[in-house]
Amino acid sequence: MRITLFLLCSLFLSGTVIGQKISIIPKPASITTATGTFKLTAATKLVVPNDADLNAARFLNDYLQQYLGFQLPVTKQRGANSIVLSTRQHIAAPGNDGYAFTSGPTGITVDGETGAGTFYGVQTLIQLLPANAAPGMQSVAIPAVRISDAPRFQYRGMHLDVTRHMFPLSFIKKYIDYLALHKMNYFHWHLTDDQGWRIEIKKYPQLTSVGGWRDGTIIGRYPGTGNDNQRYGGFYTQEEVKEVVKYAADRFITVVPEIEMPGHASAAIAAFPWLSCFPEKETEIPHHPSAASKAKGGKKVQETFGVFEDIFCAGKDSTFLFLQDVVDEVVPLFPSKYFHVGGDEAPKEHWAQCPKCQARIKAEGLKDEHGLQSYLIQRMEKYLNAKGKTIIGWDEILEGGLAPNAIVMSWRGEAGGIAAAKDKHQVIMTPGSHVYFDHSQSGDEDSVTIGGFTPIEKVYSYEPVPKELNEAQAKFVLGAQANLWTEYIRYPQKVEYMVFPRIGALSEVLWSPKAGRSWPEFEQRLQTQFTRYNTWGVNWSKAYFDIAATVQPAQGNKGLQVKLASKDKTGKLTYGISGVHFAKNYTAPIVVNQTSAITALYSRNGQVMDSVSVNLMFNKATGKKVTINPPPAPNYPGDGAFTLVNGIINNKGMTRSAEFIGYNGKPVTIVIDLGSVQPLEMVAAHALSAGGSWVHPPQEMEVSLSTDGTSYKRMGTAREFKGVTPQKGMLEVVAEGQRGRFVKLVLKPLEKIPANLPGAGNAAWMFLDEIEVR
Ligand code: TNX
Repeated sequence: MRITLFLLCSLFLSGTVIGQKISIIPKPASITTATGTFKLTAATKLVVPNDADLNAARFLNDYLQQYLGFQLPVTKQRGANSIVLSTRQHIAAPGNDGYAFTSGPTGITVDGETGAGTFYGVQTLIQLLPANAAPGMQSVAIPAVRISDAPRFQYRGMHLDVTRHMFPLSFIKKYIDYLALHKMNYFHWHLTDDQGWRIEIKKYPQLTSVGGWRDGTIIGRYPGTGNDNQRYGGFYTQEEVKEVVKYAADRFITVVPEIEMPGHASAAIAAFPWLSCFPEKETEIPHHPSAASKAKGGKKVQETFGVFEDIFCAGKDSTFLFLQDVVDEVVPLFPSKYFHVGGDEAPKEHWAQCPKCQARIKAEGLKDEHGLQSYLIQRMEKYLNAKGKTIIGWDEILEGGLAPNAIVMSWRGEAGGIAAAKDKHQVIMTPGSHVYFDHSQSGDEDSVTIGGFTPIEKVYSYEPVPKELNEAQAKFVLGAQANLWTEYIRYPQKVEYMVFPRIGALSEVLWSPKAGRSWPEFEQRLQTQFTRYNTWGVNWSKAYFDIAATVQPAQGNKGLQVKLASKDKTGKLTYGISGVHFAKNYTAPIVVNQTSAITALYSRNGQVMDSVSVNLMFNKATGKKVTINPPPAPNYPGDGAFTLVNGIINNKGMTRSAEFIGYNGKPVTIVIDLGSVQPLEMVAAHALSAGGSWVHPPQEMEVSLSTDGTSYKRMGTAREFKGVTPQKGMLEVVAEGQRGRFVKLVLKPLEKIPANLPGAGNAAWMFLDEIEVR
């Protein structure tokens, strides 16, 4: 009993103490702190004069029940010890779904400009509760503050792809709750794609009974190492869709459905081959026969990822009738004024060969196949406009002429958005560079992702209004959205891992005034947010705690020095060299002169947050002066020329973008200064090989030596790429009895990718990671 009492007391105390700290994400437009606190207990009344605010009250009560173990009685009667939720009542609240919030010893009032504003005020209140809220806390202290707040952008979105992988309805609702907790207001639901059709259409049951299922999925990252041969699929019934839409609406979130056209249509075509230009043609699994499941033949729901040529036939009227029927059933399910028609990544090869599509191009006086895509989108736009809907399309809908009223979602960078805004079209920014949450957020990601590197600070740095737009044009930017494509995201836990904590950064980009944004200050609030994630039971990414190891040449090019750092400063960094693990506290860069393994560990509150090992392989070139000409391609700069002599042999391939430099079709000349004339017998260049991504080994390496850096003597030429692993290998020149100080290498890439390989006809990429001199 005494223990219980003690526990209760300490919980109460910790609640009181932590309750003082104000840490709200997204940061409110203005906060003024006052003295004192409001004591929230189960006896506090929740005063809700208007029934319209009952949803906000319910959200608060659900939260309190789940995380504190009690609810508040709801009443219309004002009185002492109460929280008053009201829309347009007694405090002047800022416009655009803003709210005013006041807390003090006698009570709390939340006044929204709109119902949504009141709901956002409730989210703020939730973040004034102790972050480590736990059932059993009988009383929590809410600091006295005055907040006046309103969103910067009217469109604050998150997308979820349920086609590549699908998630239970319960998780879709959880995802919507996560949006609500971040004051986001649009959920873009990607419902159809090559790998599955996920929404019931009553007129066409085969869309889900056939198109909702695939016979297998590639194993690992594209192109994969084979096929798992597991039947995979499912779909949401119209009743379930309605449930989601209502659930979201109760949280002031609009669900925007996406039905992809004319590309990403394999699942629909598998159900109804006549939707294709070539119904008899078997579905191809391009370039990767080993990736196809054992079940073969006919039209298939895709089992691998990427872009596929079999798209909706724009020559047949039956295609349009089908799409209209689908629209007829989807529109009534979604009150949203927006309807997303996809429009991205539609290869035009089939249309170019299809007599019906060619006849349509002629009959309609269209310029080419891009004109035909524009025709299809415009025809569907007319149909949707007549039903009161505004279409959204990916930025490809700009090609061949933009539909008159369309909103553009700019994903291939910002160019599409800029062009559309200049053309007086509304724009939603979703550039792959900053808000693709399927990209890795750790430079040392150990799960399979699509690649890329978009750490939280990059998301935080995003500015949705491009500099290229003037004030009038900027008004066309409705906001931004993060996209979560799920090729490599199979379970809800992985969704959470990819979303958290980046959603916090995005919410602030979209909600908070631009002038008040500061990364270092956000980092402090992030710490509290991490505690909240633990309270919510979220599987959040610990990438923020990653140990960054930077390798540089040591002074005078004598060896290497290794710097270790974590962005987090609340924990402890220890390390060891070659066998002695984590014994030393890290205080200054570590200098090494020989092949070594450095292991480092970052811990916080006794919990390991990250560990890394840096394997440095020394040869005569390691840490020495090196020059390259020309510089690498801007998108694959690695760590500059030093990448080639930094002691790191990149065995992890393309996920380690700092550990290789890339050249496209052009040869490179590399010169290494060893510092003194030495006997030499071997020079090798390590390179990556990933044909699926157009990366091919160097075709030739010519090595020459010099003692003075001016006159060079040929040492030898290598043309054979010796594979070390399937993705990795080297070209090597061996010649005994040589001497030199300067080593010059000329490496030539494959100039043109041969037919039948991905990227056929284009220049190949050459990715170099290390030069070895012995
Ligand atoms: C491109 S973004 C796609 C998706 C993929 C995504 C992977 C867009 C409009 N299309 O089909 O899933 O890349 O990052």
